[in-house]
Amino acid sequence: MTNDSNRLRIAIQKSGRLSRDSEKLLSQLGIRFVLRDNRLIAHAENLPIDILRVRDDDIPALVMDGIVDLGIVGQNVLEECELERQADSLPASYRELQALGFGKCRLSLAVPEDESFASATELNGKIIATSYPRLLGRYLAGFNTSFRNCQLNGSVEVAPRAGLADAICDLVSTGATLEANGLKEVEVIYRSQATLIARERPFEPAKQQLIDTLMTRLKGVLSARE
Ligand code: PRT
Ligand code: ZN
Repeated sequence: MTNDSNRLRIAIQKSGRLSRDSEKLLSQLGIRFVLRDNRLIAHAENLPIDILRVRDDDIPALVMDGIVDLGIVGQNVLEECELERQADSLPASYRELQALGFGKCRLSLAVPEDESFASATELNGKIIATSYPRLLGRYLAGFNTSFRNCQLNGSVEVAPRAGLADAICDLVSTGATLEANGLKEVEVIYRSQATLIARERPFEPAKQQLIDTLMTRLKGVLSARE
């Protein structure tokens, strides 16, 4: 099903690290809305805009399938999804309109503290726990290195101690989680922040005009922050 609604649909994370900043940004763009806890959709009061609140992992596909018009999501989730959909021959295109400067983190390789580590090639054939096997695979392929995937979508940092994996590849912001689990960050493989994306298919004129207005305001909001 394609998105034929006249109202602009924007998907944001319902509850998580990007939610507050995403909601705040939409408010700063002049969109007035009230979020109710158990509601999937919030209708803006002053503009033809609907805000869809979902799991962050669902946002890239909603945009790539053209179900929603815009989405705010971490580049890490976006690119992992893109690689996965390309491998599965599913629609994987989108337009990245603007990196937003929040939700900053890095995707890093980490190994047990007491282990030596000189280069990523040492991981050849090793078991690596991660939620991002495709970003990791792309990075290691650049070193002609392959790995055995231990796919975990939570508790990645406990995998080495639990004897499930030799190393991990996980998101890091302060590094406290790695430290608490006796791991050391050895290589940053990807840097991420939240980004605003749009569906690939061109917009009808009225929607495009609304997006242009929002983008002008967004540039103002971002430059005021600097
Ligand atoms: O429920 P839903 O699926 O929507 O949310 P989620 O639990 O999958 O995602 P959420 O809310 O945790 O993260 C959303 C996005 O925030 C991520 O995809 C990143 O783009 C961004 N982000 C920024 C982070 C972090 N910083 C971060 N530190 N996402 C996760 N972490 C985790 C990391 O996985 C590790 O467990 O925080 C821990 C490390 O933090 P430090 O400070 O100890 O290094
Ligand atoms: Zn998620």
